[in-house]
Amino acid sequence: MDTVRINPEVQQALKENRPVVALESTIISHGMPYPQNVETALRVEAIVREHGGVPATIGIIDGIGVIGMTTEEIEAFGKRGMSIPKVSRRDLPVIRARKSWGATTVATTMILAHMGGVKFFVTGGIGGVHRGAESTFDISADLEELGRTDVTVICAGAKAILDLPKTLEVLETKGVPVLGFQTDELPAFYTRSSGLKVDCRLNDYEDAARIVLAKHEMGLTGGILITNPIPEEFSIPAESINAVIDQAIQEMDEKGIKGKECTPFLLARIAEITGGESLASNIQLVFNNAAVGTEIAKAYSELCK
Ligand code: PSU
Ligand code: MN
Repeated sequence: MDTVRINPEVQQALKENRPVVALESTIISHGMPYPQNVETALRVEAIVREHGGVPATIGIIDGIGVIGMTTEEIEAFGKRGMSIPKVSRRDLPVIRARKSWGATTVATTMILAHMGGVKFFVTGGIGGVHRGAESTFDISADLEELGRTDVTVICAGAKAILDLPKTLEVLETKGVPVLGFQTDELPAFYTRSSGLKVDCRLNDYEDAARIVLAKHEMGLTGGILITNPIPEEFSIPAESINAVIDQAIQEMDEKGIKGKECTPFLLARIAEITGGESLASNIQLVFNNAAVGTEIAKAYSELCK
């Protein structure tokens, strides 16, 4: 049984050194409600194409890592939602041996993208160090993966459901460059600012591509994190979203929710409390990341000619 199955269109694009952009499936099954999850996933693929890239939505079907799912497969991930297990690195052997389906997180999407030779990956937000990690030890496997697997991840930073200063510290320890696309500040998902500095500001797509290439030339392991702020018109004021986040975290603690259920619970609860406003912002920032991420992948292909 193959480990990964690469869609022929993706395979051809990789062979011709054209830009390919990986996309994750946990954001579909666990990060957004149906039907917005499917609509968003398909629109993101269309945006990648409009910018001259080939999309490769990644998920696990019958134990095989699929790199470049079909529209029907994306619809199935959206409809089945939370009933598809959220798969992190530690879950991969079980999912394969049992030939199960699995929604891939940032960590596992990186692993499968790398196995398939895909260098760029666009998503909404990454996991990180959770608030209270000093007692729970809850640190997302996404950070570990960024430290070891060579894929460039384009996202809108991380949500303030996390402890952002601690998240940056862990990324520094693991040697992950954290770059800001046309910003000096780490974006905090719904808001453009966090008060924290990124390692370096990127001026344009080519600037980003040159840094990715430099890392490859040096043979350094691990990924690169490119953070791209949400467009101003879709951002939510920090005070209002932070009050919602605090409420959602308090409810999570009261309900005793722990481990891998934390992030999906918080995402769903924040969307509920804001009456869908946060979901609309979430969707828009993913669209924006898809456009910027594809342009960077394209600039990288140009440099490699
Ligand atoms: N953050 C978001 N949206 C998401 C996720 C995180 O704003 O959909 C998902 C991603 O798949 C990410 C995962 O890899 O949650 C992290 O989960 P955990 O915190 O359990 O590591
Ligand atoms: Mn966790």
